[in-house]
Amino acid sequence: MAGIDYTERIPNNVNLSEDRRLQRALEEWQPRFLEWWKDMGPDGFQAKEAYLRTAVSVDVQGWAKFDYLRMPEYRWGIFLAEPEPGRVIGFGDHKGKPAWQDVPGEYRGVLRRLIVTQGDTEPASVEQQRHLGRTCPSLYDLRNLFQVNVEEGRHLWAMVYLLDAHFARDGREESEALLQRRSGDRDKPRILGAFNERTPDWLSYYMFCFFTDRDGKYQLASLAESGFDPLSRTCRFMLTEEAHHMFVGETGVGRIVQRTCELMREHKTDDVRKFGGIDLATIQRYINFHCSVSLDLFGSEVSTNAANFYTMGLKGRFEETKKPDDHQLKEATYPVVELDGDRITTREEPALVSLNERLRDDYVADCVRGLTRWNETIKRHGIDVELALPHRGFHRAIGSFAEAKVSPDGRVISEAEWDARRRDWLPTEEDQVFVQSLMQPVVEPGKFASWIAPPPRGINGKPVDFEYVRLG
Ligand code: BYC
Repeated sequence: MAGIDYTERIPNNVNLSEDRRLQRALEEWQPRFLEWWKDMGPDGFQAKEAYLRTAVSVDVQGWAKFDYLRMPEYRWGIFLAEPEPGRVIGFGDHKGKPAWQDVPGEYRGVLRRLIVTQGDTEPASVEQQRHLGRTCPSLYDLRNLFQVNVEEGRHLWAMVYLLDAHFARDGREESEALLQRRSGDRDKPRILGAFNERTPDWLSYYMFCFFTDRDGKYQLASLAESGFDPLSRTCRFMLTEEAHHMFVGETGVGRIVQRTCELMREHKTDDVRKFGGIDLATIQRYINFHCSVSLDLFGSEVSTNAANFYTMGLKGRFEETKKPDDHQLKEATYPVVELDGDRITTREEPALVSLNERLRDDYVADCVRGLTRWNETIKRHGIDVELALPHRGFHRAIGSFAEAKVSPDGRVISEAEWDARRRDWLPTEEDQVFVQSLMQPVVEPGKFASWIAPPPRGINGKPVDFEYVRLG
Protein backbone atom coordinates (compact mmCIF):
# COMPACT_ATOMS: atom_id res chain seq x y z
CA MET A 1 0.00 0.00 0.00
CA ALA A 2 1.44 3.38 -0.95
CA GLY A 3 1.51 5.30 2.32
CA ILE A 4 1.20 8.98 2.93
CA ASP A 5 3.66 10.67 5.27
CA TYR A 6 1.58 12.00 8.15
CA THR A 7 4.55 13.11 10.21
CA GLU A 8 4.81 16.23 8.05
CA ARG A 9 2.85 19.42 8.67
CA ILE A 10 1.44 18.84 5.21
CA PRO A 11 0.78 15.10 4.72
CA ASN A 12 2.02 14.09 1.30
CA ASN A 13 3.36 11.40 -0.95
CA VAL A 14 5.52 13.75 -3.02
CA ASN A 15 8.64 13.81 -0.79
CA LEU A 16 7.90 17.35 0.28
CA SER A 17 10.62 17.29 2.95
CA GLU A 18 13.25 16.98 0.22
CA ASP A 19 12.09 20.09 -1.62
CA ARG A 20 12.74 22.98 0.76
CA ARG A 21 11.60 25.69 -1.66
CA LEU A 22 8.24 24.05 -2.28
CA GLN A 23 7.83 23.21 1.37
CA ARG A 24 8.36 26.86 2.27
CA ALA A 25 5.86 28.07 -0.33
CA LEU A 26 3.18 25.65 0.88
CA GLU A 27 3.86 26.33 4.55
CA GLU A 28 3.40 30.03 3.87
CA TRP A 29 0.14 29.37 2.08
CA GLN A 30 -1.22 26.98 4.71
CA PRO A 31 -2.16 29.59 7.39
CA ARG A 32 -3.87 31.73 4.74
CA PHE A 33 -5.82 28.70 3.60
CA LEU A 34 -6.88 28.04 7.21
CA GLU A 35 -7.93 31.67 7.60
CA TRP A 36 -9.99 31.37 4.42
CA TRP A 37 -11.48 28.09 5.71
CA LYS A 38 -12.48 29.72 8.99
CA ASP A 39 -14.00 32.74 7.20
CA MET A 40 -15.63 30.95 4.29
CA GLY A 41 -15.94 27.27 5.33
CA PRO A 42 -18.96 25.69 7.06
CA ASP A 43 -20.53 28.38 9.22
CA GLY A 44 -21.15 27.52 12.89
CA PHE A 45 -19.56 24.05 13.01
CA GLN A 46 -15.82 24.61 13.10
CA ALA A 47 -15.51 23.37 16.70
CA LYS A 48 -17.78 20.31 16.29
CA GLU A 49 -16.50 16.79 15.79
CA ALA A 50 -17.68 15.06 12.63
CA TYR A 51 -17.20 11.45 11.55
CA LEU A 52 -15.05 12.06 8.49
CA ARG A 53 -12.90 10.03 6.18
CA THR A 54 -9.33 11.13 5.59
CA ALA A 55 -7.15 9.90 2.76
CA VAL A 56 -4.26 7.89 4.17
CA SER A 57 -3.02 6.12 1.06
CA VAL A 58 -3.38 6.40 -2.69
CA ASP A 59 -4.02 2.70 -3.02
CA VAL A 60 -7.53 2.01 -4.31
CA GLN A 61 -7.91 -0.67 -1.62
CA GLY A 62 -8.08 0.83 1.86
CA TRP A 63 -7.18 4.40 0.90
CA ALA A 64 -9.13 6.16 3.65
CA LYS A 65 -9.73 5.99 7.38
CA PHE A 66 -12.79 7.21 9.28
CA ASP A 67 -12.71 9.02 12.60
CA TYR A 68 -14.18 11.91 14.53
CA LEU A 69 -12.41 15.19 14.00
CA ARG A 70 -12.97 18.92 13.92
CA MET A 71 -12.85 20.25 10.38
CA PRO A 72 -10.01 22.78 10.86
CA GLU A 73 -7.93 19.81 12.05
CA TYR A 74 -8.57 17.82 8.88
CA ARG A 75 -5.21 16.77 7.41
CA TRP A 76 -5.39 18.48 4.04
CA GLY A 77 -2.51 17.17 2.06
CA ILE A 78 -0.98 16.41 -1.30
CA PHE A 79 -1.57 13.01 -2.77
CA LEU A 80 -0.81 11.96 -6.30
CA ALA A 81 -1.82 8.60 -7.77
CA GLU A 82 1.14 6.25 -8.18
CA PRO A 83 3.23 6.95 -11.29
CA GLU A 84 2.75 4.62 -14.25
CA PRO A 85 6.26 3.57 -15.27
CA GLY A 86 7.03 4.51 -18.87
CA ARG A 87 3.80 6.50 -19.34
CA VAL A 88 3.63 8.21 -22.73
CA ILE A 89 1.46 11.07 -23.97
CA GLY A 90 -1.71 9.49 -25.30
CA PHE A 91 -3.01 12.02 -27.84
CA GLY A 92 -2.36 15.17 -29.85
CA ASP A 93 0.80 16.31 -31.60
CA HIS A 94 3.13 14.78 -28.98
CA LYS A 95 1.42 11.38 -28.92
CA GLY A 96 3.83 8.57 -28.07
CA LYS A 97 6.51 10.80 -26.49
CA PRO A 98 7.29 10.33 -22.78
CA ALA A 99 4.80 12.13 -20.53
CA TRP A 100 6.19 15.46 -19.27
CA GLN A 101 7.39 15.59 -15.68
CA ASP A 102 7.99 19.34 -15.98
CA VAL A 103 5.86 21.99 -17.61
CA PRO A 104 6.69 22.28 -21.32
CA GLY A 105 7.79 25.92 -21.68
CA GLU A 106 5.67 26.66 -24.75
CA TYR A 107 2.46 25.59 -22.97
CA ARG A 108 3.12 27.23 -19.65
CA GLY A 109 0.41 29.90 -19.90
CA VAL A 110 -2.29 27.55 -21.17
CA LEU A 111 -1.55 24.89 -18.60
CA ARG A 112 -1.54 27.41 -15.77
CA ARG A 113 -4.92 28.71 -16.92
CA LEU A 114 -6.40 25.19 -16.95
CA ILE A 115 -5.09 24.42 -13.46
CA VAL A 116 -6.29 27.76 -12.08
CA THR A 117 -9.76 27.27 -13.61
CA GLN A 118 -9.99 23.81 -12.06
CA GLY A 119 -8.61 25.04 -8.73
CA ASP A 120 -11.01 27.98 -8.56
CA THR A 121 -14.09 25.75 -8.52
CA GLU A 122 -13.01 23.97 -5.33
CA PRO A 123 -13.07 26.83 -2.81
CA ALA A 124 -16.02 28.30 -4.71
CA SER A 125 -18.20 25.30 -3.90
CA VAL A 126 -17.25 25.46 -0.20
CA GLU A 127 -18.26 29.14 -0.19
CA GLN A 128 -21.55 28.34 -1.91
CA GLN A 129 -22.39 25.71 0.72
CA ARG A 130 -21.21 27.68 3.72
CA HIS A 131 -24.57 28.23 5.41
CA LEU A 132 -26.21 24.88 4.74
CA GLY A 133 -25.14 23.23 7.99
CA ARG A 134 -27.59 25.34 9.96
CA THR A 135 -30.58 23.82 8.14
CA CYS A 136 -29.43 20.20 7.81
CA PRO A 137 -32.19 17.60 7.35
CA SER A 138 -30.27 15.09 9.54
CA LEU A 139 -26.89 14.41 11.13
CA TYR A 140 -26.20 11.91 8.35
CA ASP A 141 -26.68 14.62 5.71
CA LEU A 142 -24.72 17.14 7.75
CA ARG A 143 -21.77 14.79 7.89
CA ASN A 144 -21.93 14.20 4.14
CA LEU A 145 -21.92 17.96 3.53
CA PHE A 146 -18.81 18.35 5.68
CA GLN A 147 -17.11 15.40 3.98
CA VAL A 148 -17.65 16.99 0.60
CA ASN A 149 -16.46 20.38 1.94
CA VAL A 150 -13.17 19.12 3.38
CA GLU A 151 -12.45 17.17 0.21
CA GLU A 152 -13.10 20.23 -1.97
CA GLY A 153 -10.60 21.94 0.32
CA ARG A 154 -8.13 19.15 -0.40
CA HIS A 155 -8.77 19.48 -4.12
CA LEU A 156 -7.79 23.12 -3.80
CA TRP A 157 -4.55 21.94 -2.15
CA ALA A 158 -4.03 19.57 -5.07
CA MET A 159 -4.09 22.44 -7.59
CA VAL A 160 -2.06 24.76 -5.36
CA TYR A 161 0.62 22.08 -5.15
CA LEU A 162 0.84 21.99 -8.95
CA LEU A 163 1.01 25.78 -9.15
CA ASP A 164 3.67 26.09 -6.46
CA ALA A 165 5.73 23.14 -7.61
CA HIS A 166 5.75 23.96 -11.31
CA PHE A 167 5.02 27.65 -11.90
CA ALA A 168 7.42 29.42 -9.51
CA ARG A 169 6.39 32.96 -8.63
CA ASP A 170 3.41 33.06 -11.02
CA GLY A 171 2.18 29.91 -9.32
CA ARG A 172 2.43 31.45 -5.87
CA GLU A 173 0.49 34.50 -7.05
CA GLU A 174 -2.22 32.31 -8.52
CA SER A 175 -2.39 30.28 -5.28
CA GLU A 176 -2.96 33.49 -3.39
CA ALA A 177 -5.62 34.67 -5.87
CA LEU A 178 -7.51 31.39 -5.39
CA LEU A 179 -8.09 32.48 -1.80
CA GLN A 180 -9.04 36.03 -2.79
CA ARG A 181 -11.86 35.49 -5.29
CA ARG A 182 -15.29 34.87 -3.77
CA SER A 183 -18.33 33.04 -5.11
CA GLY A 184 -20.96 35.51 -6.25
CA ASP A 185 -18.84 38.59 -5.47
CA ARG A 186 -19.46 41.37 -7.98
CA ASP A 187 -15.90 42.66 -7.92
CA LYS A 188 -13.91 39.43 -7.58
CA PRO A 189 -16.17 36.57 -8.68
CA ARG A 190 -15.16 32.95 -9.19
CA ILE A 191 -14.12 32.17 -12.77
CA LEU A 192 -16.93 29.93 -14.06
CA GLY A 193 -20.61 30.88 -14.09
CA ALA A 194 -22.14 28.02 -12.05
CA PHE A 195 -19.76 28.73 -9.19
CA ASN A 196 -21.22 32.18 -8.65
CA GLU A 197 -24.78 30.90 -8.25
CA ARG A 198 -26.23 30.59 -4.78
CA THR A 199 -26.79 27.22 -3.05
CA PRO A 200 -29.32 28.45 -0.50
CA ASP A 201 -31.10 25.19 0.39
CA TRP A 202 -30.57 21.45 0.45
CA LEU A 203 -32.57 20.73 -2.70
CA SER A 204 -30.18 23.06 -4.54
CA TYR A 205 -27.24 21.42 -2.77
CA TYR A 206 -28.16 17.92 -3.87
CA MET A 207 -28.82 19.16 -7.40
CA PHE A 208 -25.40 20.86 -7.35
CA CYS A 209 -23.70 17.62 -6.23
CA PHE A 210 -25.52 15.68 -8.92
CA PHE A 211 -25.07 18.05 -11.85
CA THR A 212 -22.13 20.31 -11.06
CA ASP A 213 -19.88 17.81 -9.30
CA ARG A 214 -20.50 15.55 -12.28
CA ASP A 215 -18.99 18.22 -14.52
CA GLY A 216 -16.07 17.92 -12.11
CA LYS A 217 -15.87 14.19 -12.80
CA TYR A 218 -15.75 14.70 -16.57
CA GLN A 219 -13.30 17.61 -16.48
CA LEU A 220 -11.01 15.77 -14.04
CA ALA A 221 -11.18 12.62 -16.16
CA SER A 222 -10.10 14.65 -19.22
CA LEU A 223 -7.28 16.28 -17.28
CA ALA A 224 -6.28 12.84 -15.92
CA GLU A 225 -5.38 12.01 -19.55
CA SER A 226 -2.98 14.97 -19.67
CA GLY A 227 0.53 14.58 -21.02
CA PHE A 228 1.66 16.69 -18.04
CA ASP A 229 2.09 13.75 -15.69
CA PRO A 230 1.80 15.56 -12.30
CA LEU A 231 -1.59 16.93 -13.38
CA SER A 232 -2.70 13.51 -14.57
CA ARG A 233 -1.68 11.81 -11.33
CA THR A 234 -3.26 14.53 -9.19
CA CYS A 235 -6.58 14.31 -11.04
CA ARG A 236 -6.61 10.52 -10.92
CA PHE A 237 -6.54 10.60 -7.15
CA MET A 238 -9.11 13.42 -6.95
CA LEU A 239 -11.53 11.24 -8.93
CA THR A 240 -11.48 8.67 -6.11
CA GLU A 241 -12.88 11.30 -3.73
CA GLU A 242 -15.18 12.82 -6.34
CA ALA A 243 -17.20 9.59 -6.63
CA HIS A 244 -18.59 10.15 -3.12
CA HIS A 245 -19.72 13.67 -4.01
CA MET A 246 -21.85 12.36 -6.83
CA PHE A 247 -23.19 9.61 -4.59
CA VAL A 248 -24.29 12.35 -2.18
CA GLY A 249 -26.05 14.19 -5.03
CA GLU A 250 -27.74 11.23 -6.63
CA THR A 251 -28.94 9.64 -3.41
CA GLY A 252 -29.88 13.04 -1.94
CA VAL A 253 -32.23 13.90 -4.82
CA GLY A 254 -33.32 10.23 -4.93
CA ARG A 255 -34.36 10.32 -1.27
CA ILE A 256 -36.30 13.57 -1.81
CA VAL A 257 -38.10 12.00 -4.78
CA GLN A 258 -38.88 8.93 -2.70
CA ARG A 259 -40.35 10.97 0.13
CA THR A 260 -42.45 12.97 -2.34
CA CYS A 261 -43.81 9.75 -3.84
CA GLU A 262 -44.64 8.36 -0.39
CA LEU A 263 -46.58 11.53 0.44
CA MET A 264 -48.35 11.48 -2.95
CA ARG A 265 -49.51 7.91 -2.33
CA GLU A 266 -50.45 8.49 1.27
CA HIS A 267 -52.52 11.61 0.59
CA LYS A 268 -53.61 10.77 -2.95
CA THR A 269 -52.49 14.13 -4.33
CA ASP A 270 -49.74 15.71 -6.45
CA ASP A 271 -49.75 18.71 -4.17
CA VAL A 272 -47.58 17.44 -1.35
CA ARG A 273 -46.45 20.87 -0.22
CA LYS A 274 -49.05 21.05 2.50
CA PHE A 275 -47.76 17.73 3.85
CA GLY A 276 -44.19 18.99 4.08
CA GLY A 277 -42.89 17.46 0.84
CA ILE A 278 -41.45 18.94 -2.34
CA ASP A 279 -43.75 18.37 -5.33
CA LEU A 280 -42.34 16.74 -8.45
CA ALA A 281 -43.03 19.86 -10.56
CA THR A 282 -40.74 21.89 -8.30
CA ILE A 283 -38.08 19.17 -8.41
CA GLN A 284 -38.28 19.28 -12.22
CA ARG A 285 -37.75 23.06 -12.24
CA TYR A 286 -34.67 22.66 -10.03
CA ILE A 287 -33.37 19.98 -12.40
CA ASN A 288 -33.87 22.37 -15.33
CA PHE A 289 -31.90 25.10 -13.60
CA HIS A 290 -28.97 23.05 -12.30
CA CYS A 291 -28.63 21.00 -15.45
CA SER A 292 -28.51 24.07 -17.69
CA VAL A 293 -25.94 25.99 -15.65
CA SER A 294 -23.80 22.85 -15.46
CA LEU A 295 -24.04 22.31 -19.24
CA ASP A 296 -22.51 25.77 -19.61
CA LEU A 297 -19.42 24.55 -17.74
CA PHE A 298 -18.33 22.56 -20.78
CA GLY A 299 -17.75 25.74 -22.83
CA SER A 300 -18.79 26.45 -26.43
CA GLU A 301 -19.87 23.65 -28.77
CA VAL A 302 -17.22 24.69 -31.25
CA SER A 303 -14.08 25.77 -29.45
CA THR A 304 -10.58 26.41 -30.71
CA ASN A 305 -9.45 26.47 -27.06
CA ALA A 306 -10.58 22.86 -26.70
CA ALA A 307 -8.84 21.90 -29.97
CA ASN A 308 -5.63 23.54 -28.76
CA PHE A 309 -5.74 21.87 -25.32
CA TYR A 310 -6.01 18.53 -27.12
CA THR A 311 -3.44 19.09 -29.85
CA MET A 312 -0.98 20.31 -27.22
CA GLY A 313 -1.55 17.07 -25.26
CA LEU A 314 -2.83 18.89 -22.17
CA LYS A 315 -6.49 17.81 -21.93
CA GLY A 316 -7.83 14.63 -23.51
CA ARG A 317 -11.25 13.11 -24.03
CA PHE A 318 -13.13 11.13 -21.42
CA GLU A 319 -11.48 7.69 -21.42
CA GLU A 320 -9.07 8.79 -24.15
CA THR A 321 -6.82 5.76 -23.90
CA LYS A 322 -9.75 3.36 -24.37
CA LYS A 323 -10.88 4.96 -27.66
CA PRO A 324 -9.97 2.99 -30.78
CA ASP A 325 -8.91 5.83 -33.10
CA ASP A 326 -5.75 7.74 -34.03
CA HIS A 327 -5.91 10.06 -30.96
CA GLN A 328 -5.07 13.02 -33.18
CA LEU A 329 -8.44 13.64 -34.81
CA LYS A 330 -7.09 15.81 -37.61
CA GLU A 331 -9.42 14.31 -40.23
CA ALA A 332 -12.30 13.15 -38.04
CA THR A 333 -15.67 14.86 -37.63
CA TYR A 334 -18.22 14.83 -34.83
CA PRO A 335 -21.99 15.55 -34.88
CA VAL A 336 -22.72 18.77 -33.02
CA VAL A 337 -26.21 20.02 -32.12
CA GLU A 338 -26.34 23.67 -33.12
CA LEU A 339 -28.62 26.60 -33.54
CA ASP A 340 -29.38 27.41 -37.16
CA GLY A 341 -31.56 30.51 -37.25
CA ASP A 342 -34.75 29.46 -35.51
CA ARG A 343 -34.08 25.74 -35.93
CA ILE A 344 -31.92 23.29 -34.07
CA THR A 345 -29.88 21.02 -36.31
CA THR A 346 -27.08 18.50 -36.05
CA ARG A 347 -24.02 19.25 -38.15
CA GLU A 348 -20.77 17.35 -38.65
CA GLU A 349 -17.98 19.60 -37.37
CA PRO A 350 -14.25 18.91 -37.26
CA ALA A 351 -13.74 16.61 -34.26
CA LEU A 352 -10.97 18.73 -32.77
CA VAL A 353 -13.04 21.86 -32.27
CA SER A 354 -16.01 19.74 -31.07
CA LEU A 355 -14.30 18.29 -28.02
CA ASN A 356 -16.31 20.33 -25.52
CA GLU A 357 -19.52 19.05 -27.08
CA ARG A 358 -18.27 15.49 -27.06
CA LEU A 359 -17.49 15.73 -23.35
CA ARG A 360 -20.92 17.29 -22.80
CA ASP A 361 -22.45 14.28 -24.59
CA ASP A 362 -20.63 11.88 -22.26
CA TYR A 363 -21.84 13.95 -19.32
CA VAL A 364 -25.47 14.03 -20.48
CA ALA A 365 -25.48 10.24 -20.92
CA ASP A 366 -24.23 9.89 -17.33
CA CYS A 367 -26.92 12.30 -16.03
CA VAL A 368 -29.58 10.25 -17.84
CA ARG A 369 -28.50 7.17 -15.89
CA GLY A 370 -29.16 8.98 -12.61
CA LEU A 371 -32.51 10.31 -13.80
CA THR A 372 -33.54 6.81 -14.82
CA ARG A 373 -32.98 5.65 -11.25
CA TRP A 374 -35.12 8.49 -9.87
CA ASN A 375 -37.82 7.65 -12.40
CA GLU A 376 -37.74 4.00 -11.32
CA THR A 377 -38.55 5.17 -7.79
CA ILE A 378 -41.51 7.16 -9.12
CA LYS A 379 -42.72 4.20 -11.15
CA ARG A 380 -42.39 1.83 -8.19
CA HIS A 381 -44.90 4.03 -6.37
CA GLY A 382 -47.34 3.66 -9.28
CA ILE A 383 -47.06 7.33 -10.23
CA ASP A 384 -47.31 8.29 -13.87
CA VAL A 385 -44.77 11.15 -14.01
CA GLU A 386 -41.27 11.17 -15.49
CA LEU A 387 -38.52 13.59 -14.59
CA ALA A 388 -36.50 14.66 -17.62
CA LEU A 389 -33.36 16.56 -18.48
CA PRO A 390 -34.05 19.82 -20.29
CA HIS A 391 -32.90 20.12 -23.90
CA ARG A 392 -29.25 21.14 -24.06
CA GLY A 393 -30.23 24.48 -25.60
CA PHE A 394 -32.48 25.44 -22.69
CA HIS A 395 -31.46 28.43 -20.51
CA ARG A 396 -27.88 28.52 -21.74
CA ALA A 397 -25.47 31.40 -21.20
CA ILE A 398 -22.43 29.94 -23.00
CA GLY A 399 -22.15 28.68 -26.59
CA SER A 400 -24.41 29.07 -29.60
CA PHE A 401 -27.65 28.58 -27.65
CA ALA A 402 -26.88 31.60 -25.48
CA GLU A 403 -28.35 33.76 -28.25
CA ALA A 404 -31.69 31.95 -28.36
CA LYS A 405 -34.62 31.08 -26.18
CA VAL A 406 -35.17 27.32 -26.22
CA SER A 407 -37.93 25.43 -24.37
CA PRO A 408 -37.03 22.40 -22.20
CA ASP A 409 -38.40 20.15 -24.96
CA GLY A 410 -36.09 21.71 -27.51
CA ARG A 411 -38.13 24.26 -29.50
CA VAL A 412 -36.69 27.65 -30.38
CA ILE A 413 -39.31 30.07 -29.07
CA SER A 414 -40.02 33.78 -29.02
CA GLU A 415 -39.08 36.11 -26.18
CA ALA A 416 -42.80 36.49 -25.49
CA GLU A 417 -43.34 32.75 -25.11
CA TRP A 418 -40.24 32.51 -22.94
CA ASP A 419 -41.50 35.27 -20.65
CA ALA A 420 -44.92 33.63 -20.43
CA ARG A 421 -43.60 30.14 -19.68
CA ARG A 422 -40.43 30.78 -17.72
CA ARG A 423 -42.25 30.29 -14.43
CA ASP A 424 -43.23 26.77 -15.48
CA TRP A 425 -39.66 25.88 -16.31
CA LEU A 426 -37.33 27.47 -13.77
CA PRO A 427 -37.62 27.76 -9.99
CA THR A 428 -39.84 30.73 -9.15
CA GLU A 429 -39.48 33.01 -6.20
CA GLU A 430 -42.44 31.20 -4.61
CA ASP A 431 -40.70 27.85 -5.12
CA GLN A 432 -37.60 29.18 -3.44
CA VAL A 433 -39.52 30.68 -0.53
CA PHE A 434 -41.40 27.39 -0.11
CA VAL A 435 -38.27 25.23 -0.24
CA GLN A 436 -36.59 27.63 2.18
CA SER A 437 -39.55 27.29 4.57
CA LEU A 438 -38.86 23.53 4.78
CA MET A 439 -35.25 24.08 5.77
CA GLN A 440 -35.58 23.55 9.52
CA PRO A 441 -32.67 21.75 11.15
CA VAL A 442 -33.12 18.17 12.31
CA VAL A 443 -30.22 17.11 14.53
CA GLU A 444 -31.45 14.17 16.59
CA PRO A 445 -29.55 11.01 15.53
CA GLY A 446 -31.69 8.84 13.24
CA LYS A 447 -34.32 11.56 12.61
CA PHE A 448 -34.93 13.10 9.17
CA ALA A 449 -36.75 16.19 7.88
CA SER A 450 -40.26 15.70 6.49
CA TRP A 451 -39.20 16.23 2.88
CA ILE A 452 -36.47 13.58 2.57
CA ALA A 453 -36.47 9.80 3.13
CA PRO A 454 -33.76 8.23 5.30
CA PRO A 455 -30.95 6.49 3.42
CA PRO A 456 -31.08 2.68 3.25
CA ARG A 457 -27.76 2.43 5.11
CA GLY A 458 -25.27 4.58 7.00
CA ILE A 459 -21.66 5.52 6.32
CA ASN A 460 -18.78 3.05 6.61
CA GLY A 461 -20.98 0.31 8.06
CA LYS A 462 -22.36 2.56 10.82
CA PRO A 463 -26.11 2.56 11.45
CA VAL A 464 -28.33 5.33 10.08
CA ASP A 465 -28.93 6.63 13.63
CA PHE A 466 -25.22 6.92 14.39
CA GLU A 467 -24.12 10.27 15.83
CA TYR A 468 -22.38 11.43 12.64
CA VAL A 469 -21.72 14.90 14.05
CA ARG A 470 -21.33 15.57 17.78
CA LEU A 471 -23.17 18.79 18.40
CA GLY A 472 -23.28 18.58 22.19
N1 BYC B 1 -18.36 30.42 -17.27
O1 BYC B 1 -13.98 27.99 -26.03
P1 BYC B 1 -14.77 28.25 -24.80
C1 BYC B 1 -15.37 20.89 -10.50
C2 BYC B 1 -14.93 31.10 -21.04
S1 BYC B 1 -16.09 21.45 -11.97
C3 BYC B 1 -17.52 31.47 -17.51
O2 BYC B 1 -16.22 28.34 -24.91
P2 BYC B 1 -13.14 26.44 -23.36
C4 BYC B 1 -16.15 20.98 -9.27
C5 BYC B 1 -13.61 30.42 -21.29
O3 BYC B 1 -12.83 30.36 -20.09
C6 BYC B 1 -14.83 21.27 -13.19
N2 BYC B 1 -16.67 31.51 -18.54
O4 BYC B 1 -14.48 27.22 -23.67
C7 BYC B 1 -17.53 20.76 -9.28
C8 BYC B 1 -13.00 31.26 -22.37
O5 BYC B 1 -12.43 32.42 -21.80
P3 BYC B 1 -11.16 33.13 -22.52
C9 BYC B 1 -13.95 22.49 -13.38
C10 BYC B 1 -16.63 30.46 -19.39
O6 BYC B 1 -12.06 27.37 -23.01
C11 BYC B 1 -18.26 20.89 -8.11
C12 BYC B 1 -14.21 31.71 -23.19
O7 BYC B 1 -15.35 31.55 -22.31
N3 BYC B 1 -12.84 22.21 -14.22
O8 BYC B 1 -14.28 20.43 -10.51
O9 BYC B 1 -12.91 25.42 -24.40
C13 BYC B 1 -17.63 21.21 -6.92
C14 BYC B 1 -14.41 30.88 -24.44
O10 BYC B 1 -14.20 29.54 -24.11
C15 BYC B 1 -17.47 29.33 -19.21
C16 BYC B 1 -12.67 22.69 -15.47
O11 BYC B 1 -13.46 23.43 -15.96
C17 BYC B 1 -18.36 29.35 -18.10
N4 BYC B 1 -19.22 28.32 -17.85
O12 BYC B 1 -13.66 25.60 -22.10
C18 BYC B 1 -16.26 21.42 -6.91
C19 BYC B 1 -11.45 22.20 -16.22
N5 BYC B 1 -17.22 28.46 -20.21
O13 BYC B 1 -10.07 32.07 -22.55
C20 BYC B 1 -15.52 21.30 -8.07
C21 BYC B 1 -10.57 23.31 -16.71
C22 BYC B 1 -16.28 29.01 -20.98
O14 BYC B 1 -11.62 33.53 -23.85
N6 BYC B 1 -11.24 24.23 -17.62
N7 BYC B 1 -15.92 30.20 -20.49
O15 BYC B 1 -10.86 34.28 -21.57
C23 BYC B 1 -11.45 24.00 -18.93
O16 BYC B 1 -11.15 22.95 -19.44
C24 BYC B 1 -12.05 25.09 -19.76
O17 BYC B 1 -11.62 26.30 -19.25
C25 BYC B 1 -13.60 25.09 -19.83
C26 BYC B 1 -14.02 26.11 -20.90
C27 BYC B 1 -14.12 23.70 -20.17
C28 BYC B 1 -14.22 25.56 -18.53
